[in-house]
Amino acid sequence: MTASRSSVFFREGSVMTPLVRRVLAVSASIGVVVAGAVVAPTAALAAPAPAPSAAPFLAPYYTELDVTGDAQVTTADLEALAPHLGATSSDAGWADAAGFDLDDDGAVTASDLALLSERIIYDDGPFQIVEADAVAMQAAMNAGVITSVSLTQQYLDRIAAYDKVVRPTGVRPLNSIITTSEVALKAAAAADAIRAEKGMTGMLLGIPVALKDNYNTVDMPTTAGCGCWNGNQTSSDATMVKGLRADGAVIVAKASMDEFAINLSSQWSAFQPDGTALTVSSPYDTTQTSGGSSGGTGAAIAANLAGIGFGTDTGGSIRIPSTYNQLVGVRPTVGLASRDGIVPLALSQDTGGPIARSVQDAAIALDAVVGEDAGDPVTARQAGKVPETYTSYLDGESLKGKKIGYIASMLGTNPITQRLFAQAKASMEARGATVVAVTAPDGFSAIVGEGSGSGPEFNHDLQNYITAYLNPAVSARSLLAISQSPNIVPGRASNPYGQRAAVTASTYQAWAGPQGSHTLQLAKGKQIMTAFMDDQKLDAVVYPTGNPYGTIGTNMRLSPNTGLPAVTVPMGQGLSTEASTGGVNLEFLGRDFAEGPLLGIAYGFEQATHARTTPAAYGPLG
Ligand SMILES: [Ca+2]
Ligand SMILES: [Ca+2]
Repeated sequence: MTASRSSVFFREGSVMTPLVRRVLAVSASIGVVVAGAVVAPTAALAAPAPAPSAAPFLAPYYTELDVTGDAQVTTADLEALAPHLGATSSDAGWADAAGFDLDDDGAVTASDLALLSERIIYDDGPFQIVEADAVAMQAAMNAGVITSVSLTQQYLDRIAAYDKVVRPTGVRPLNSIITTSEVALKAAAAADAIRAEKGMTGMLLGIPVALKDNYNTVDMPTTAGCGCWNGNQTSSDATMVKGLRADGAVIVAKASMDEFAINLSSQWSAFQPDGTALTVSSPYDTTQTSGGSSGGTGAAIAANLAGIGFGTDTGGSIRIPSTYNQLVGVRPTVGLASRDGIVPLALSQDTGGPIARSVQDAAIALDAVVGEDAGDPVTARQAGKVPETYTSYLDGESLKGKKIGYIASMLGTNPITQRLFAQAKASMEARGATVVAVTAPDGFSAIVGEGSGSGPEFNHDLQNYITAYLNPAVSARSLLAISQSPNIVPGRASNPYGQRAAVTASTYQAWAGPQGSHTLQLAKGKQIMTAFMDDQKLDAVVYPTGNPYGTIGTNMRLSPNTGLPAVTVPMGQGLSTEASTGGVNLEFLGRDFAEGPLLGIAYGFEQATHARTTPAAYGPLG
């Protein structure tokens, strides 16, 4: 039966290459079982189809041959097909069997069974947690090699062994985690029970996730990195967190962050002695910070302390830790994922999004958190613009025929970055893309010249969060009170906190009100960049996210100052003969709500380059 396996159906560049090695064994083992059922006179008819799951996963490849209607291929589909083996189109009862003739050759044979079996996400090979992606975790859990409980325990063990410890080649601890969950193992057990009863109901079922500590969680405090908010146990989850839990994710930890998401250094004071702070380190070089403000998420995911992470980005805070830590980061369109229940910095530009070790993981994670939410009215913009699943865009050949533009001034002058960009350009061209230098549109300098809302908006937006969510027992209930607290990162009392606490309501309105200068400039920025991509027939604009352990000019402002989505992907590292061995990411900017096509292009680039490396000091536990 293996001889007839589906060279026709197997898609070039499929998302599943790690599992292909197990397909033969799966086909063979299940085929034997089913063959036994065929000769039994009492072979059961197909069970009634369960209701389709809300979000098909890894569509279309792993869903299109489903015959039981649950949007996944499992052994139940093989059992449904089995009674029809041997049926041909000349049989009287062919109408009942025709749906199982998957290769459309007029007969239900072992070839059809093989086609089905290779769409089962199943891998009973050895499981290695370091660099494991969500699909590998699902496959190992489906096969019974691991459980969500054992997986979650492994991440908790890694956090305990690595996070607050200086590694032999290191200088500082990572300091990437503020709180680990005391109920994660219970949530994992619940996910295991769901799998036992219903199968893999979604790609996040049982996957351990780390959240930046500005996402409200009912089972851990939300400090925003500040000791002044140690007592902020909220009574509800952020909307995005509800989405993650609904899809079966296990929230394993709250990641550290730059206090109140202000800076890139990721310094934080939560649960530290008065007047002291910790700094997050990059697992690749612990003399460096991991970037910010979502630096804890970046360090934790890079060091494999959790499966997938989430950060927030106002002016670079997802993308900068991603480039510092060789990770994929998604800054979604403002309006794709609700910010309700996330400690704000500037709602004109705040976004929450995934930070992951692969584009596929990022797409899977994004699926769980999108949606309209009355708690964040800007999400009404997304109506009709969100695909059923972002995984359907993950095509290894996605770069073919694409036109990608870059603006020369955004490349900067760092020789490492320039070398890596030239390599990235060649890689994209080798995959069939046209990569062209384009002249920046009129108005571009005003777009990237517009400042961040974090100054004029923070006081206003934070106060609304405090009113809605801050635990009543917390005494620092205004930015002014925060500035006067002894439990903050040293040196921040008067600037930025005191200064920003002095921003008045009228200043806020003149900036971020309906006719405010910032509101109008952001709308203009979106209009200009969209018309520019249309005129130049560009599928995306690319630029380096930064230099090794640094940023480039105003590159980080293009996405927040237009509201347009950006996906950042590793493109390489400096060599030992160069000035730094740090990583540098390539960032793809696309149209409003074009996360799908953008993730597709990013996936094609990732598959062409595979530039991410594993931090050597954080390997498997001994
Ligand atoms: Ca099925
Ligand atoms: Ca057939």
